[in-house]
Amino acid sequence: MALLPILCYPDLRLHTVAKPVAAVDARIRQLCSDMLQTMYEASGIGLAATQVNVHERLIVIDLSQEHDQPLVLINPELVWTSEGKHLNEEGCLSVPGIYDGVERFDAVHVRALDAQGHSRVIEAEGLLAVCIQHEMDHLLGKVFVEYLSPLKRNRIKTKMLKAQREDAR
Ligand code: GNR
Ligand code: NI
Repeated sequence: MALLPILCYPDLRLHTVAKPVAAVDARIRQLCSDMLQTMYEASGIGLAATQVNVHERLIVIDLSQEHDQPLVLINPELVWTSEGKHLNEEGCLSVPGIYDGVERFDAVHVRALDAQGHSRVIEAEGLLAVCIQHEMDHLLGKVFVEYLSPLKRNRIKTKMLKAQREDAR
C-alpha cells in the first residue's frame, strides 16, 4: 500500500487525456489499491488516475462512511444519460477548498471493467452519478472549475498559486 501525491490545479498535467488501460493486471490492481488508500486518506469520495499523474482510464469511488464499498471503474464509457440535468455543488481534491455548482446529468449508465477485469454496467443516480461524471471528466483532462466563468476560474487559479507558493516556503 502506498499514498500517492495528488496533483493540484492549475498543474497542466491535470489536462492530459488518459489512454485506455490495456490489461487489468497486477500493476493495475496495485494502482487501484493505492488510489483507494490515497482517496480515503484525503477524505474524498472519488479519485481519477489523472489526479495521481497516471494517464490511464481508471477511477475509484467510495460513497460509504465506513470506507467499505469501494468501486473500481476501468475504461468507463457512458452508455446512457438521462434527459434532465441539475446543478450540484462540487469540490475536488485537486482544487482544495473550492466548491461551486456544476450541471450534470441526473442519472447515467456506465459500462466499465472492475478490478477483476470483468465488464459490468453501473446504473447511477444522485451523488454517485455526479461523482462518476466528475471523475470521467478528469480522464478527459477536464477539471470542474472549467465549467465556471473565466472570472471565477482566474480567481481560483490565483488563489491556488498563492497557496502553493506559501506551502513551498
Ligand atoms: O471528494 C470529492 N467530493 C465530490 C463532491 C461533489 C462532487 C464531486 C466530488 S469528487 C471529489 C473527489 C475528487 O476530486 N475526485 O476527482
Ligand atoms: Ni476531482
